[in-house]
Amino acid sequence: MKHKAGYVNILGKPNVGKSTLMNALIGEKLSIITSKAQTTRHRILGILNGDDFQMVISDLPGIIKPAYKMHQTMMQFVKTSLEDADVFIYMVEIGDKPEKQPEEYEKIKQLNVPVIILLNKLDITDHEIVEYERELWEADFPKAEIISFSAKFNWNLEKLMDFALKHLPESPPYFDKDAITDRPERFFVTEIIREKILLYYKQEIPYSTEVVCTYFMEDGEIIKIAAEIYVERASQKPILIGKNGEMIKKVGIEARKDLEEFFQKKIYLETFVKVADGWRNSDNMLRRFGYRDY
Ligand SMILES: Nc1nc2c(ncn2[C@@H]2O[C@H](COP(=O)(O)OP(=O)(O)OP(=O)(O)O)[C@@H](O)[C@H]2O)c(=O)[nH]1
Ligand SMILES: [Mg+2]
Repeated sequence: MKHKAGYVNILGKPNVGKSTLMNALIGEKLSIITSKAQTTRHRILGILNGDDFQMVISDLPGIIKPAYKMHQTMMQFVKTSLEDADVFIYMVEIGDKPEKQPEEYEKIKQLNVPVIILLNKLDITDHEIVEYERELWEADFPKAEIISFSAKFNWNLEKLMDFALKHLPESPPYFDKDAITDRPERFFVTEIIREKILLYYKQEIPYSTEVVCTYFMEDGEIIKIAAEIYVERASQKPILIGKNGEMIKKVGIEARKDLEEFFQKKIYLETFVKVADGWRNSDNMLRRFGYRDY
């Protein structure tokens, strides 16, 4: 039996459902999901293993015009993903239009790599609209496979898998066959805490926040975790903490529940709120927060 392996990269604008798709494909909550744009800030690999294949799926930040150095780094992850894909999944929402796509969409059209256009959120529209929009995408990108989809309900997931598998090249595996991601445990700690911050705070707070896991120690049935939560300005610190510490307590309680679910162990979590002045535009801080390794 010949072994197939390759990279399937999920690209698209923010909030179209890329992370929801990644989790559906892997069957685990690897990526955090919220209704806010720019939830995903990194390239996160999810690895799907079969006896004779390994599909390395990349969840990526949504394509945006950079306003901060942090965004430039996020778009660098997108740029790299244009170069190493064996299959592209370009995800759009029902209601979006081919002429309203970023330049990366035009680049994908020029490449000689199989592309699936995934018309997502099929569940919130009706049949005629889907058919009409499918024709628009077909006319704009005739070489692509157009699949109408719902990442929320796994509609047409098998169709997507079949297409991606068919186009994986013959290759030995890139990662251990029992790995499901390239990311260490500490990364998921920071993402789970960040998800709660995205959910519970308004306006700039979630976007100004970064989380660092400073301690992670398994101790029998318990995992002891410490995390630092950084805001960009001193004035944001009291907002994050909330009156009598209520907001940060809520973040801790809800994050702990998800961490227990994720690691299947009891979690002891401590959080510390700190300030990293203007970190989104600081090369040093971006390096420290794992956005850059140069
Ligand atoms: N109705 C519906 N909602 C969906 C579907 N897929 C994703 N969503 C919702 O769309 C929102 C964004 O989902 P994400 O998976 O975080 O989107 P993303 O493309 O990863 O977003 P960024 O990381 O910000 O670029 C969330 O509220 C999801 O629940 C779908 O098939 N149907
Ligand atoms: Mg995402």
